[in-house]
Amino acid sequence: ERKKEEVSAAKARVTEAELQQMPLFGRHCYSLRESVLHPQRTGIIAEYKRASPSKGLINGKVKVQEVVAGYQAAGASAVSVLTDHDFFQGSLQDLSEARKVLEIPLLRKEFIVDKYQITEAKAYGADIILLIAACLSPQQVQDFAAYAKTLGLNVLLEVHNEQELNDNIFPEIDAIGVNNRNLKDFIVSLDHSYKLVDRIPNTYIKVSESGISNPHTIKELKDKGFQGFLIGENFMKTEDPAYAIQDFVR
Ligand code: IGP
Repeated sequence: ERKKEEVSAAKARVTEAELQQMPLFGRHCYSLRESVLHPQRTGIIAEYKRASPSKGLINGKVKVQEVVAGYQAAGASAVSVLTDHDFFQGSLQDLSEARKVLEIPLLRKEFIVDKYQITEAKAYGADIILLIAACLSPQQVQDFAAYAKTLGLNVLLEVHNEQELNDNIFPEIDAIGVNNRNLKDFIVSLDHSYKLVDRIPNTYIKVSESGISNPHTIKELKDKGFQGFLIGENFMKTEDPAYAIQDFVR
């Protein structure tokens, strides 16, 4: 509901037609699939996250461009940037700043509840949008994914249980992420990933999201069939996130 009000306010400031005139709107997106499967990259989708509802402030010091450039240099397959302000202290400006220094896919990490936010994602330089099954009806997931495809964006669907997975299998989706964190109580368990991985059709890139805090976990997730690993806090809680990621790539 808060998000819907925020989107109405944004729409009043900038029309969709104006977003479509912005310089980044017409760019060609990098492929998430290609970058995740790229032999010289790690499958890690490294996140820039200043704060979160569960942890409060994580890191208020490090600058977005320095962090994401370091993630890229370390072999990240993609970068995720939070654009939600109230819960995560992110912004669309962070997203476009990140774009300037990246040649790998960039995810707009946001609670998408309106098509307008997808147009915005493209206009500010994203290659990937996130659709969270817990926040949307299957019809919305399909409509939003189809619209994203018309803009050339990659679509990452986020699920937390088998029901959400079964209800939202659409051909417009590129990747399916299992969130190990329950968005209601913030409890993290990798069991969610292990339980769901074999239920995800092999036509989708499989991503495990949240609570990954050591390199050994990545190896285990890989053995079980995951190709992508979304990691934020574990890097961001350090003084130098771009240095912290290096432990995960060796
Ligand atoms: C990263 P972590 O535990 O490594 O910081 O998690 C990412 O998975 C998490 O930020 C996330 C998220 C979300 C945030 C996953 N899905 C949806 C906001 C909205």
